Amino acid sequence: MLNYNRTTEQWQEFDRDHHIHPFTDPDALGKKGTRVITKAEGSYIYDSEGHKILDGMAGLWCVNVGYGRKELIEAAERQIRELPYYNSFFQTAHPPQIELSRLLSEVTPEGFNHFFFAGSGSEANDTNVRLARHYWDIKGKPSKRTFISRRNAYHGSTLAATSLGGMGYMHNMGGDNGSLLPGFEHIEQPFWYLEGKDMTPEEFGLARARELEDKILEVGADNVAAFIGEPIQGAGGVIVPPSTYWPEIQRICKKYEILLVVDEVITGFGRTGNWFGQETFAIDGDMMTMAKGLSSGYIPASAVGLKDEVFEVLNSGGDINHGYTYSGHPVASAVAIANINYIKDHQLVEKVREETGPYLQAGLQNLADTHPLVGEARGRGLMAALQLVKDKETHEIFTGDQDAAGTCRDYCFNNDLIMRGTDQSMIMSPPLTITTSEIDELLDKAKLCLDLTARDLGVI
Ligand code: PXG
Repeated sequence: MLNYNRTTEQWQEFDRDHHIHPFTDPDALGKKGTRVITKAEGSYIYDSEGHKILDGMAGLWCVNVGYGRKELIEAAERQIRELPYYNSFFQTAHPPQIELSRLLSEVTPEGFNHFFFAGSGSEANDTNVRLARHYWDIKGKPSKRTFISRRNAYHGSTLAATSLGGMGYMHNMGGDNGSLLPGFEHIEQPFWYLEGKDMTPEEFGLARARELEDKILEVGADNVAAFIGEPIQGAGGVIVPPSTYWPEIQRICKKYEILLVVDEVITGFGRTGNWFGQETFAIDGDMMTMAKGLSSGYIPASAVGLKDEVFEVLNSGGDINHGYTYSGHPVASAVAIANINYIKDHQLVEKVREETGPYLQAGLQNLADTHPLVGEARGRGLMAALQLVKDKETHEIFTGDQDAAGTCRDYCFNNDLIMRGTDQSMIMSPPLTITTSEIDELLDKAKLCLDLTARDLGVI
């Protein structure tokens, strides 16, 4: 039995001595000591020192239904007793994964009726790469293998997902481009505020989308399998593309017969005020990635959804030589079903669209209008970012020792608010169950931490 009764110092010592953290400098963290999170309820997490912390990130963009929901807990408990594991490799299936597939065909955009399961967003994106190449091979176009993505995109951390992603520091782990596989190309991102302000947002959206056309012509349409994108880039800094961007991407993909893969790992399951980001931006994807909000992070689960036409081709192509031990895991599937039903029963998607989403975005816009550090507030539904700037006129950001977002993140941490600092943006994605009074608390704490940051930077 796990001993929950250790002191914070003991946890920190064992953590330092035995545990390697993702995306972390182990030596630096070991010296500082990790914060130990022991329990959670609703929109709050608690640490081993008894602090109650408002979780403005819903874990890591995933706890859509909030913490402690008995419906999900009971679904897991019941399923682990009934059938804790069985595989679906050898002509067998079990009720949870069959039922989850059916349920997903109801909540995903029209035409998505077939689902392949995995354990994480990264595995699902690897699946996309393998299935898209298989699709073109079956169609007699085996040279169509290259994936095109965007700089500063995040699609996961396996080798294929790292390569799909556009994070230079990830590509360069293991030497110069040491983690970048061949067959992956990148174009620039549609980040108007920092990269496009000499054009209107609409002009800039078109210009950035047209880089896809240039890249396709450079690589050769006969060599390109797919374009992949997050409707809103999440980890990259909640980058909301201008209104012209997605329609143009869509046009180009159709013109050159390129599959459009929509990575909905963050934007799925209500986050932007619709079930999926494809509805928010009128994107007509051919394949889609789901994870995080699929199970609200209670248990690892992910899925790839295929449009009917893509499935029909795969259906005619013989064996699909791909799969994971935990594809459609029964306990994960049972939790995902309970999670989707919770979202439906509590009308969380409508709540985000009509109430809490607009409320949060208006509060953040007010900070952008009034606070000297905030150049822009951007987002949709319950995902948002505050762009921290040195100069609101020129959009100049802080550099070097003046790390506004890092400073603000640390103040948030010490004032019991989880808000992420990414580049020079503060980003948030609270549980979809957050109330307006909890949003008030989030906004008040954010303002306090921005004030403290501005004071440290000598701005006020
Ligand atoms: N696609 C997107 C759009 C994601 O945001 C993944 C795929 C990969 O999912 P897994 O389950 O393999 O982690 C993600 C994950 C951050 C951060 O810093 C974001 C993610 C993961 C880790 C850190 O915001 N998103």
